[in-house]
Amino acid sequence: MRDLVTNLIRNYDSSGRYLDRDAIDSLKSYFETGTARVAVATLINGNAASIVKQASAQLYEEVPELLRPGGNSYTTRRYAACLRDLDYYLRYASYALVAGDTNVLDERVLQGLRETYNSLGVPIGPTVRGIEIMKDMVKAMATEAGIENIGFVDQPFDHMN
Ligand code: CYC
Repeated sequence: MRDLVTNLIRNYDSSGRYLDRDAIDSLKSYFETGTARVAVATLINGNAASIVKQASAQLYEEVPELLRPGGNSYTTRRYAACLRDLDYYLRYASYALVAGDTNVLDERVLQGLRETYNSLGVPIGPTVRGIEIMKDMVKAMATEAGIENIGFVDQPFDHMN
């Protein structure tokens, strides 16, 4: 698991370079958004259950066949697995937001996931849509909470899509 700072230092150290203008710019923008990143993570933390619940409700409204016999969320076991997956995506997105780096998503969430989903017939399109709905909800909540310059919120969600 790497964050923006450790990742940057690692890259510069591997080629024995001092931190140049690019490095400084990237560190500056990370630190400038630091308080807002923590604020968004706090929002996610306090509202995770309702975000997952509302996002799944919207997803099933948009793709109702998922819940019907033959759909991948049919049976309570699969329905529960889908809510659990959305919760994983949201929780890891909050880590990546704080880290300013998507490495944690690659290592802990995405590795091997496509193969797992394909072998179980979990449809990728609606999963991607579910993640997008959560992104929009988090952004709306952040805006409502008066958190400014929330452009960084997109990154982890878009990375998983
Ligand atoms: C299943 N989702 C799974 C499985 C894994 C994950 C490994 C197979 C094992 C299991 O059922 O628990 C995902 N596991 C993860 C992730 C991590 C992990 C991401 C990283 C922390 O450890 N079905 C739908 C929706 C979608 C969905 C579109 C929700 C958005 O219709 C999800 N995932 C879904 C479902 C299953 C599943 C229904 C069960 C499929 C089955 O067993 O038939």
